[in-house]
Parts: sequence; structure tokens; C-alpha cells
Amino acid sequence: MKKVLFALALCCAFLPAFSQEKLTDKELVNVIYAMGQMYPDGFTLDLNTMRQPTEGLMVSYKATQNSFDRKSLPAVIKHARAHQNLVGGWYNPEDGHYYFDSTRAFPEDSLAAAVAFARDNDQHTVYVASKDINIWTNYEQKDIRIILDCDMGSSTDDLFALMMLYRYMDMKRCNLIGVIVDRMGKANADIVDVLNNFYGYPDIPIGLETQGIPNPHVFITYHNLPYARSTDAVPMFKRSVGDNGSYMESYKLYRKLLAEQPDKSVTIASIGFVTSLARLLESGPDEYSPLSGVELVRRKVKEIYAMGGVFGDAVEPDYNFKAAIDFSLKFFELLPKEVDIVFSPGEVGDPLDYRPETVIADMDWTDLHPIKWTYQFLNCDTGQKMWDPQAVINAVEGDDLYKLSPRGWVTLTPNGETLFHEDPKGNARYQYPGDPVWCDMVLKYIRLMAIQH
Ligand SMILES: [Ca+2]
Repeated sequence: MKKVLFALALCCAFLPAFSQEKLTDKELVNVIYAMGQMYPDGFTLDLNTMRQPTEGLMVSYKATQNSFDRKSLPAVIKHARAHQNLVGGWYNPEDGHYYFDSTRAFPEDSLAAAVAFARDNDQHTVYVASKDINIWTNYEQKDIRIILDCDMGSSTDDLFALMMLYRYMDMKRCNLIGVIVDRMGKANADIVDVLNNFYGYPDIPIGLETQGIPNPHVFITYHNLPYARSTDAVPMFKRSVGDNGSYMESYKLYRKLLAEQPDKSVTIASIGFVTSLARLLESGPDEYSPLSGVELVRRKVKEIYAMGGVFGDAVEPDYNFKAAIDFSLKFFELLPKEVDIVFSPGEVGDPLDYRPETVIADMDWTDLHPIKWTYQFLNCDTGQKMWDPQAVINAVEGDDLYKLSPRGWVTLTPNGETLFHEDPKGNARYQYPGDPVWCDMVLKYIRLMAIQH
């Protein structure tokens, strides 16, 4: 809003005697150039209204790329006049130039289309006007192959972490090659089956833990979600596996998926217990690979992003590791030292409070939504925060978005405490909590994913 007011004030100050319709292109050049001086962080101007749009996904056209400084503006304005009447600008501190572009706007629920258009036009970012944040486009086409390992069926942040991955898939920013459910119980895998179908990826394989920890605490009992029926008894959500289907043993699916992938190509996002990972590491050769589990992980896994750990001054047990402590100790013991691991402690997600009423409002575009169903029919106002998405976002966006600790080694005590020893050769780092601006940006990003359809 501040930006809009500034823009209007600026236009009025420059052009007291002209109505908006009477602006010549030469006058426009003066106005837009002045806006560039005022907004080093960038702006978008609608040439019809002479206002900055407050909504829309803004992408620059390639045709006006490398247009900088005042001399470039007539051509940019001409292109904008012939297209969407939008001009954007931003200052590049690296070369000292202020760049102007003709801009295309997409509706904010069309992120995948905007990102595709951006890539076609050689653009690295999409600007989200309502949220004042930039989205990366994966212009470099990084090959990110992810296995999500979750404890679906208790906290709701697992739902959002998986939602993020589907949306990243829509944007062609990663390839989700499998989902591991390390919380025992077929219903928990059925939840993933529902989500796979709802988000349009019915064939993503799902593995289910069968020898994990018995009866871990359930914070929110959404295990009935897969079997929800409408008032006339019709199942609400599509599934691929169905009531009579079964899931592959989780460590076996790990072995199958890893064996099929190129060396050092797989990223694991672990947002539940590490039971299935521990069983993978303990496994021996089988029909999928002649390698032991340790060798398979050493050979195929590039890095692990794990939600868990408590670092810094506080020394207290971590929930995810403590709840399955025997498996966790085994995981820390057997994880090859060559495999990088980035921990996401709870305090990183703590400030990201996606309130139940906001979740439901963001999903007002449909009545038939598995996450919305969970929030409508169960009490989710239990202090749930966006913890798990931090491991997933870090895994896809890379390390630039997060402030990470120096390298070191992490050991786990039998009490579930994570001890960090700094060492430049270490395989472990952990995320530091972000400042309020960063937290606000990341929560907006998650919310933007929730409105896509
Ligand atoms: Ca979790």
C-alpha cells in the first residue's frame, strides 16, 4: 500500500495539469524513469491506471530484456502498449544499471504457468505483487530428485510439506520420486495416496514402515481422511491403492528407488522419524541392489534435509529423534560421513504460524480438499507450526534461502539430544532461525502454494 501511495503522489507531483489519459509517451518516460529512482527494489506500473498493481504474478518479457536506463524506455513502453500495458523496473547493484521491462501478469493462482512463461523468457524470478516476494523459476533446470520421508497422520505440517513438493513438481522445480511413511498403519499411507491423487500425481510410489515404533503419540487424528464420505456416502477423495491394496515395505522402496537413480543424485527430506532410514542403512543386498544399505546411501544420496535437532544454547531432546530413539541412534551411527545432512530445528518453523482460519480461507477455491477437510473437521488449533516445510523448501530452493551454521559433526545422545561439534570437514549443518521479515516471506510462500489449483 505504501508503494502505491508513493507512486500516485509521484505521478501527481510530476503531472499536475494532465489527466492520466493524456500522458504522452515522452511524459511517461519521465514518470517511469523517476519511479526507478524512487524504487531501487523494483516496481510494476499499469500504464492504464498509472497505479502499481496490488495483485498478480509479474514476469518480464524476454523481448525487452537488457533494457536499462532512460534511453531504453521508449521501446519498453511501446512493447508494453502492444501487450499488457505493464512496465516493471529494478535496480541491479552488480552493474549499477536500472533495468526496465515490459511485464506480463498472471493470476496469483497460476504459479506454474507464470514460472513456465518466465523460463521461456529467460527470467530467474516471478514477482508476487500481493505478497511482495519473488519466486525462483529454476531457470537453470537443476535436477533435484527427492524422496520425502514423513510421519504422516499426526501433525499437519507433514501435509503442507508434501503439498509444497507437488507444487514444486507443477513448477518443474523438482522430481518427487517416492514418499516414505515411517509412522506405522495403512491409514497413514492412504493419506499420502489421497494427496498423490488430489494433486495429480497418482503414480508416485509410497512405502510404509511396518517394523517402526508402536503407537507413537498422535497430535491430530486425521487418519480417517482417506475414508471420508459425502452425505450421500460417496467417497470424497480418489485413491490409487484402495482398501484392498498394499504398500511396499518402506526400506525396500528406499532400496528400489536409490538403485534406480544415478550416483549422488538423490535428496532425502526426512520430516518424521528416522526408522525407515535406519532400517535402510542396516539392510543387506537384495533383488534391487547388490550393495548394502550403507553403500547404497553413500553411492546414491547427495544430501539429507532432516527436520529435527536442538542446537545452540538449549540442550533438550528433539521429538522426532527421541520418539524412535533406538532407530535414531542407529541412523546417526551408520549414516556415511560423506553424505551431507542439514538439520531444521523446531525453532526455525516456530514463528511460522499458519492459523487454521487462514488455512481454510486460503482454500476457499474448493470444498473438496484433503487439507481443508482436516482443518474443517478436526481441531487443528493446537499450536501447529510450519516446521516440516523448512526441510522441504531448503531441499528444493538450495542453501541460499537459509542461514546455515558452519560445518560440523552431530552426535545423538541416548536421551535424544543433538550435540554439534564444529569442524570444517564435518557433514552436518543446521538452519538458524530467520528474522521476522524472512519468516513472513516464507509463510507467504507456503500460503501462495496453498491457493494454487
Ligand atoms: Ca512430521
